[in-house]
Amino acid sequence: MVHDPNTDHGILEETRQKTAKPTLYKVLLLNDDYTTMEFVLQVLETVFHKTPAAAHRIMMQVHTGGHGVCGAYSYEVAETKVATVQGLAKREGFPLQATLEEE
Ligand code: TYC
Repeated sequence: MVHDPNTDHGILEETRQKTAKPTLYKVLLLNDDYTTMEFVLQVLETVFHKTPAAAHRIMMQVHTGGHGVCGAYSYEVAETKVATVQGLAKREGFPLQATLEEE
């Protein structure tokens, strides 16, 4: 509380300590038996901006574990990436699926 010399009233001041965190959404890639490893690597490098080494690690995680995290984004960006993956997969005739999960 600080003194207000104009009104002679006290002013209550409060400073929030917390910065509001935006909710992030993970984009997951799911495994299937038909999408080629090469296509998954291409998606990870172009849509998710992964290095070839990181793309390979994530692709193998999906291939052996059933799913893998491509990144975490705002809802709007995550939704757009899911739609982009689905569009590219459809164009190539692959059943590759991507989904969202709240972090
Ligand atoms: N399982 C696929 C294959 O053996 C490769 C693959 C990896 C498919 C990751 C989808 O999200 C995926 N060709």
